[in-house]
Amino acid sequence: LDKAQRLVTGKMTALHSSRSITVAIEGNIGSGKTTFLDHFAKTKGIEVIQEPVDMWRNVRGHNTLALMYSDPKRWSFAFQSYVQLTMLDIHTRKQKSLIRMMERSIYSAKYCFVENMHESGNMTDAEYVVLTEWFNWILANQKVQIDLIVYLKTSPEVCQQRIQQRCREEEKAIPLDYLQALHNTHEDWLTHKKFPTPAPVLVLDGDHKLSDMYSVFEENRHKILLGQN
Ligand code: DCP
Repeated sequence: LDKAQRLVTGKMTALHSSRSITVAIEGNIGSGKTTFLDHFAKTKGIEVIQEPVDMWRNVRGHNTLALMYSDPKRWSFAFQSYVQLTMLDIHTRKQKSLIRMMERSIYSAKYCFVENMHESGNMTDAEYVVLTEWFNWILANQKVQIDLIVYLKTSPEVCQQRIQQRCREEEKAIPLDYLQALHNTHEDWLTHKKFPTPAPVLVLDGDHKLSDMYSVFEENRHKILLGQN
């Protein structure tokens, strides 16, 4: 039996294999990515890397996430520039386990958030092309490989309820319009393929209540751990 398959069926604890895979979990703000990652983090042999929100909140004492929300026109570029760096750092870290799961990727930062900030007028053309040049250079020169994208497709209304429940200080004033715009950029990229998808996409319905989400994850465990959509 292939090592990855033994891991899926729970019969394996050793972490050495010739082929390791990276799964990126994507979806709107509040779509349930953290719940997904916390669930799979319980499986031996899966290494989970949460998104570095805490780093964005404290760049040598500066909360760039809060700055971005308080004055997007002024701070979107600085914020996304730092997001891109932290995502590159994660993508290029040495993988320690057979399966790596990461929250978001350098791709959604660019194709969903940066695109939206540019389109909505919060990022100037010059700022946008500078970030795009960096992004293109990174893709051409660094290994930012993903084997599977799990797309948690959750309606903006459900995302808004969850954001309100969790009460992250910086996100208090996020309007439904913003979640709708981000939903559209995720759809444009992952469903309509407006931009290249670096891996096959597995779409999961994220609208179920929390207790039912675990069944959705389990029903798809096999595919996810084998990196298939
Ligand atoms: N963010 C951003 N630009 C990015 C990535 C994230 O502006 N390139 C912002 C949006 C959120 C915060 O960072 O305010 C965290 O967003 P995520 O959707 O990545 O993470 P969540 O914790 O909201 O995910 P979930 O609720 O699905 O677990």
